[in-house]
Amino acid sequence: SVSAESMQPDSDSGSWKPPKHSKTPEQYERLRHAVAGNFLFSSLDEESFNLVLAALVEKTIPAPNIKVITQGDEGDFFYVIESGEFDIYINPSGAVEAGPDGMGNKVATIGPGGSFGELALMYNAPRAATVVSSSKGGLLWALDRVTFRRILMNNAFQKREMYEGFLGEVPLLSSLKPYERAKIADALETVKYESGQNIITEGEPGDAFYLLESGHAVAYKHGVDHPVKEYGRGDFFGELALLDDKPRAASVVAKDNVTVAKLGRDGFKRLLGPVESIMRREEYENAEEMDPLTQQKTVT
Ligand code: 1OR
Repeated sequence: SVSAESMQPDSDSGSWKPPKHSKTPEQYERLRHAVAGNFLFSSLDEESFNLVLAALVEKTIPAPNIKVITQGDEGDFFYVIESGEFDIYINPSGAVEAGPDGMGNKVATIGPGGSFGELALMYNAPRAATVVSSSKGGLLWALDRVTFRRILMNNAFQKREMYEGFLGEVPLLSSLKPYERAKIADALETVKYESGQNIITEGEPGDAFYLLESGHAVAYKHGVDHPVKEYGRGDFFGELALLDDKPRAASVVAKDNVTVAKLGRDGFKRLLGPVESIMRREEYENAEEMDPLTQQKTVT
């Protein structure tokens, strides 16, 4: 495990200024597009966002099979992908002989809008994986270690810390790797509701998925006389409209003071793919439990 000190952003800000690498308007446009869907950038205020954009440097990867990051190395840059696919390999034993080139097994592939190389910079740790260009190479934007730690990391770091415990307790996410839960944390937003407020309204279009962090909520169909389900800590709701592109099938109302972790449609699609079958199975099981006469499921 990592010492608290190594996880703090570098202190003594003193006279440090982030590097400014001049860019053409055309480069800025591509860059804005590349980071638009990246959750690490979404919580930056405007000033920080502009500093980070100015500090990024374009890096062309001209061919497949180029190693951008080597497992075990010291961390120097964080990368955002503008174009191309990049494969992640992990050699669990650290044994040099594992797999072709000793890179170990492919564990993931990351594409445009995605990013990699944050772990070593966040935790002052050796690179956790090897990253290699696949298909035809691609285009990356690189951010130096100091700017990453002083500007981009603060928020992401706090969110990963804050949600680590809670996401580890959510049954739906228990099959995911800790790193996959960390990526979900990057994309979450905490929202609070008071007793009686609608979190979701039946019939409306759906744009978010929710994990219940604290308090209780009740799902109703066709009005408050028809409760169909109750939720507590660690439960999820709001998945149906996103899975099937349908209007909200029920209202979900806060029963007391409720805190939810909200995940937008984009994050839901990108990050919860591995648990989609589990969500669909629950949907099916809920349908099975419904009372055939009233078409309702009684609150348990
Ligand atoms: P880094 O600075 O350690 C390698 O350099 C990067 O690969 C790492 O940051 C992450 O940005 C990225 N486990 C660890 N690192 C990963 C993983 C990963 N995926 C991408 N990276 N796992 C894959 C999860 C689907 C966990 C495998 C057990």
